[in-house]
Amino acid sequence: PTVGIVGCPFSGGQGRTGVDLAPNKLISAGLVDQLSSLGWEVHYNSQEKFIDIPYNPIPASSPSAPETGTEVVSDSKDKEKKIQRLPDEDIGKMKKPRLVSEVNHIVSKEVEGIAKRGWLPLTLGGDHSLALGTVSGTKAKYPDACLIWVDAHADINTPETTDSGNLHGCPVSFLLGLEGTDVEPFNKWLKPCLKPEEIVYIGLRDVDGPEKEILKKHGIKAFSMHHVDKYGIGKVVEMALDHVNPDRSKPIHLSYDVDALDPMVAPSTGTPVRGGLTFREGHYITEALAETGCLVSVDIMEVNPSLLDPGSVEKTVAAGCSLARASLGETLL
Ligand code: DIR
Ligand code: MN
Ligand code: MN
Ligand code: MN
Repeated sequence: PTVGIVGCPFSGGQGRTGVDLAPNKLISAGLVDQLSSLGWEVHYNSQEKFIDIPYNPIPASSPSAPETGTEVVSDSKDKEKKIQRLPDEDIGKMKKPRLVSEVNHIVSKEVEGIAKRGWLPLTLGGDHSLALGTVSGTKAKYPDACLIWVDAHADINTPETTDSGNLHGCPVSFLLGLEGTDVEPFNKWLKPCLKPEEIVYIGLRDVDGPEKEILKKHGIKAFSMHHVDKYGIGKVVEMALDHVNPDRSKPIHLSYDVDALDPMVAPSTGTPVRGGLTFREGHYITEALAETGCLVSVDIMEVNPSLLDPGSVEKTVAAGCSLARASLGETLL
């Protein structure tokens, strides 16, 4: 089997810099060799495309990046080129809408292309707004794919309900085409591609009031940490699959926000919430999904190597790598 790693050094869907460093950190930690050892042929994108986005060519983690103007950037071949930076004013409450839209349009085409080769796209975020691209790209190849969203948060705010304006809190509403999401610039390329019965959540514990109403109104299935405590993770994954994939016949996209894990397990992430999945619960989900043989696309999102001390970063990066390995079939025995 072949995996196409899509490294997305992107932080524009939320307010904290550094999450754009994660793809390179995960790769530096040995992820390519680890996946090769599991028997995968590994291809890895150059991340160069992200440099050509005119709204924010400088990685957000560069502290002195100005908002607009002309920047000279050197691409990986050390050629210098001038890029005109355009302003990216808020649209309504949405922050950096043009940048988030442009990046995700690229990610969508990239993931679609990898999936259409018959490879498994493994997207390394970057923040979780990138699921706009990964899920739409996966759905272009597999229209009947279901979505398993592992997260402390529901990420289902709309441009109207969002309090923070951060688009990493909104991707699911756009994918579903909820009221208020048919807005520029996203509607230029992103069409609703997901039905409410095709998504299930695991790990929720910090859901905004309006998000709770949306989940209820659309009958979206969600297993919170309360359910993990009540039933155990084994039963929760079984019930989640029974909901979106009763015959275990449909393709599965797994979108994994590492903040689903307890902050003791994955501390270096932008919006940690206590009371999360243990190391084993978090990995059990990926192992059980790998076991179905239905996984066709995987996201590992929101590792932020710039947060907290080196020990916390190492833990979090290691967790990101091991979640990726377990999703791609690493077994304990
Ligand atoms: C909050 C937090 N619901 C928001 N969302 C986060 O900004 O919309 N998502 N942290 O990962
Ligand atoms: Mn575009
Ligand atoms: Mn989250
Ligand atoms: Mn998320």
